[in-house]
Amino acid sequence: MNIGIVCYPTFGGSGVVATELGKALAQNGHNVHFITYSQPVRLSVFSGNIFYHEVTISDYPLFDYPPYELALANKIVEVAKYNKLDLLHVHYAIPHASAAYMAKQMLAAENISLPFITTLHGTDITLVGKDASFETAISFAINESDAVTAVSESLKQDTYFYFRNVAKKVIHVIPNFIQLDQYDFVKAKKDRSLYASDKQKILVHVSNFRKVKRVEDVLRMFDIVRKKIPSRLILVGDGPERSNIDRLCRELDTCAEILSLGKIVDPNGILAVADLFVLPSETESFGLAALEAMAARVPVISTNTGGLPEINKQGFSGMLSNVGDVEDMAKNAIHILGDEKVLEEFKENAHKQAEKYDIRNILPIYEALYREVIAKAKK
Ligand code: GMT
Repeated sequence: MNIGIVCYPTFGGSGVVATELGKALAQNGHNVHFITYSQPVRLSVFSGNIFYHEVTISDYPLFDYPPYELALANKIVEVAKYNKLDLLHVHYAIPHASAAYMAKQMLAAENISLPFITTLHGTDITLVGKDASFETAISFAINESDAVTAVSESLKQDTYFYFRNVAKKVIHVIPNFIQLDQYDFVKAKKDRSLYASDKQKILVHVSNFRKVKRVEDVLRMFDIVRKKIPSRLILVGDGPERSNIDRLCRELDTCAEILSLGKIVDPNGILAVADLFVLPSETESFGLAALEAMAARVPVISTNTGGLPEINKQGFSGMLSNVGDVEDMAKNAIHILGDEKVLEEFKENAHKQAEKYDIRNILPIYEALYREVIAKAKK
């Protein structure tokens, strides 16, 4: 198949999922065309059947708000026409689904068919999308998509809840995935001493440091844990909450025990040395970072919100608490880290849980949906 993929190229999970999916599709022999405004961060390896098409917007003084959606639709049309795309897969509804719809109409005017699939990822529904200023347009684009997928059952239900006008649209749940064989860490384990002594446990948090991630809760729970268990906290990522975090670590007097590593393209090397992953999000449609941790045999302390309970199994791959309950998170962390046997069991179970989400199990589901959508469009 000739497949176009539209996504955000940044560090966000939706861009990571889109990129990894494209790479896996290419490995399976499909031609994959990424269409976005800069090269996706995880797209470092190119092969003969992976292509990248950059969307550029001309800078004009009148444009306080450059019309990205229009430029994207234009680029989709160009790529679809000259590469004979069979299908377009857009990740994150805003504004990709509307741009896809616009491109589809432009192509239809030239008798070219381009069915498109929209994958809903999270805040496009739970935070941004439900905003009144987007709702009508997003509902329309979802309804006009040839197929819609959501990354968890929870996100599917949220979509029906927030967007009453899409009640009749079928939403397929296709969970996010990892490539399990990329988490073989024998070599990386050697680097543990760079971050902590043998006596210390390593807690890790990876996010884009937005408010929704509640990174302050990571610091507050760590402050309780470190008083019981010698440990260090590694923070990976950066974003708007960063200065609040720096202030809080000074206030709690924990800065010496915290390593802030900033944005790292591939955090696997850090996960390799971690004992526990912390994800105390306010809302999380899936929690790809938690799945990546589990794949690396790292148990997860998370909140019980959104899609997290679907991925992180209570008492098996990790433990879950109510949003903001840092005492409970700390208690759970101490339970897991305080006993080597318990820790080892959680580590093994985390890996077992991640196996279910291996790309080998998820890719065929996407391919089947692609085939179904293309066949329908040809009728
Ligand atoms: O909504 C965001 O935080 C951005 C978005 C993204 O682009 O990374 O994240 C969402 O999609 C990820 C990939 O499907 C999910 O793993 C995240 O849980 C989800 N974020 C939220 O729901 C907050």
